[in-house]
Amino acid sequence: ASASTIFIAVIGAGGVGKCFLTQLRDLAVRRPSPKLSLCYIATSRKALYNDDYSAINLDNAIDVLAASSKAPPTLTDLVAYLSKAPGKAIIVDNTSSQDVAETYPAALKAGVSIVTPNKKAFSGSYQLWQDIFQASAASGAQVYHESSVGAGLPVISTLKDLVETGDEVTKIEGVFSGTMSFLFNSFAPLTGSGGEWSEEVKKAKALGYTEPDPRDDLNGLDVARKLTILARLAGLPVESPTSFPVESLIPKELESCSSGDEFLEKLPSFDQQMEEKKASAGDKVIRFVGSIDVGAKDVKVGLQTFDPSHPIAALKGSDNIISFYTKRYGSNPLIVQGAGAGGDVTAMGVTADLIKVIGQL
Ligand code: NHO
Repeated sequence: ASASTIFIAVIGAGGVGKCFLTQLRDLAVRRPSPKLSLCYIATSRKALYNDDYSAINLDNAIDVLAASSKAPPTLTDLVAYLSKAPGKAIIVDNTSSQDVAETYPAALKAGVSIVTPNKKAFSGSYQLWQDIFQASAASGAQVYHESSVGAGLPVISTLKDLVETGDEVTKIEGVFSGTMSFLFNSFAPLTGSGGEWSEEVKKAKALGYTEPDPRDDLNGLDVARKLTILARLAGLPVESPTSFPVESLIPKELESCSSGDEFLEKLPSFDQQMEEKKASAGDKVIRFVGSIDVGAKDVKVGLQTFDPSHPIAALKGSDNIISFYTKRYGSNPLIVQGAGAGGDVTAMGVTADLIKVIGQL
């Protein structure tokens, strides 16, 4: 390995991780220099890496990982391993793990950059947020997390550009969940009667839109995490995703289910409750939205009714729509819209971040 090799460690090889690996393989072919070398890949149970940092073949990494008998090292050992690599190293965290997220400050301090769609680090305690960005500023290691909001859509980069160029963001609002968008677009469509709620939830999971446990989408926490991230970038020191009002769509009786599977099994008996909510909207449609009023320091997440002519009512598939109201843009907001969930579009944001980091190393 030479100094022009960049060492990439991928943690997590699920829906997003697998799509990312395909994109990385193609990127490595398109951009031969600097050489992108996969030196580590792991799931929660298995790991694949070579003590001499020699490259793992990107063509069959998933199969070789599945056949590996090595358990993952501790995260402290992983950071130590990467900090001694014979070139710059980048962790790509494709898990939803809190433990991995809490390792970012140590990794950044050790000069290892981070690229991730994992929301946990940026929407956890405000202290962790500060530790991450202070560690990055001190060492020069980079941290990018575009896909933590709106999958590959340019939401975080747009907000950063607005703020860094001196615009004043007054309000951010929209549909921030691919799962919720898909659910309401198919359960309460503008025309026709729509499918059964529990059936649509199962479809959203099968399509790879939901979080690993779909209850994290239905309880509003996934949207609350995204709003926490955006509010912080807009300058509000929001303490946590539970420090503002969030409406949950989990029936009270199912809050104690021990697993996501048990929850999905019992959900059909509550379809009637959702039918009633749908009917109560009358000529309007219900949609699950979030908003940040920067001046009033007001963040909220929940159901609202919209006129059929409103752009939020007319979304399709798993699309997100995010409107930025700013001083420069006046009363016509800057709007970002498009697919907000799914493996390929989420991995695209991760790969684009990786390219940005490589450009700065
Ligand atoms: P999976 O398929 O469950 O894969 C997780 C992988 O991580 C598994 O291989 C598991 O073994 C590994 N893992 C877990 N803990 C580990 C540990 N401690 N050490 C090593 N490996 C570990 O999850 P996904 O779907 O691939 O998601 C991966 C990450 O991407 C999560 O943080 C998720 O929040 C994030 N993400 C996913 C999506 C998406 O569409 N699937 C989106 C954004 C971010 O924009 C999307 C979105 O917001 C989806 C949201 N549900 C919505 O809007 O509806």
